[in-house]
Amino acid sequence: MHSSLAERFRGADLSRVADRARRTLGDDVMILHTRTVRDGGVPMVEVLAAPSSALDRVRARLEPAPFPANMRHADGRPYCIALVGPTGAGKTTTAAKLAVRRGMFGAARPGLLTIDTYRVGGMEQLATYAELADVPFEVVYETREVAAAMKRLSATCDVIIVDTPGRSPASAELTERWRSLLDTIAPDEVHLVVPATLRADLAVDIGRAYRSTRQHRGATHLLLSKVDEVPRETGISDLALSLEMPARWVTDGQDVPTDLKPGVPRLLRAWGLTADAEPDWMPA
Ligand SMILES: Nc1nc2c(ncn2[C@@H]2O[C@H](COP(=O)(O)OP(=O)(O)OP(=O)(O)O)[C@@H](O)[C@H]2O)c(=O)[nH]1
Ligand SMILES: [Mg+2]
Repeated sequence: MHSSLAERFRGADLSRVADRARRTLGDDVMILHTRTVRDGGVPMVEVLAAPSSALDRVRARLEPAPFPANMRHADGRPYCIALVGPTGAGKTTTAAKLAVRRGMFGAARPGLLTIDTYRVGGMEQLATYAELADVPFEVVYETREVAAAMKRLSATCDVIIVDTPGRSPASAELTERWRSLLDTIAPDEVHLVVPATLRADLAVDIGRAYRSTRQHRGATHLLLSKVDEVPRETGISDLALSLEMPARWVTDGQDVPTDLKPGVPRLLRAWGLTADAEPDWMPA
């Protein structure tokens, strides 16, 4: 599946162009955008169209389930969202955005937890954001510390964002350690942070590496980062579809907390399946 989801048609007048779009794409065709262009000096109508079933199909694959009305579990445990992914993908920055942004989870209050105790400076980076925004923050080094840290956070937090170390293929042992730690935390959602700049075949390999196994729970969502660095718009959406996970958010810049957007509207726009405007921010 690729940019052919939406197709461009050109002709002398609108009704004929629309007819041609309908004949090519079927009766459920949607006209997404119309403009006048000059083709060799001759003014022409250009129509961007897609079958509405294509839109439904993409939505069905990428749309995440809505958050529960009450973020806390029945037993009082906060809802837990972990970020995993390759080194430098943007996990820590995204964790800060999610925890710091006002109203991000409606009335539910966020907290931060990191199990990245390997990276020099990574912890301080998150601690600083937490302090500035007055968000509770915990660091966990070992499995036996998890319960106490969760308990402290759950005193005031309804949702907890968990930052993890980058997974380096070179250090399988470290990876094994933090993945067991994450299993103990038992997050409700595990977002695989993948830079939109990554080659599609490598992204699929990464997706495979983070799949659930008998030992560890795997990624449940895709979070495309750095979409601002990709000039070819359709590429990012193709990448999203190839990973076959719902996409709650994407990130589009380094600024905390503004450069975080709802996933599906942004990806649909990248295919030309919605209007050109930036999607509005929609808090949970
Ligand atoms: N352009 C752009 N840069 C980003 C985005 N998100 C993060 N970055 C930058 O990417 C770099 C790495 O971000 P981090 O959040 O430290 O990435 P990480 O996944 O936590 O990295 P490790 O902890 O080393 O695995 C930083 O310079 C961020 O500012 C984004 O959406 N767009
Ligand atoms: Mg980090």
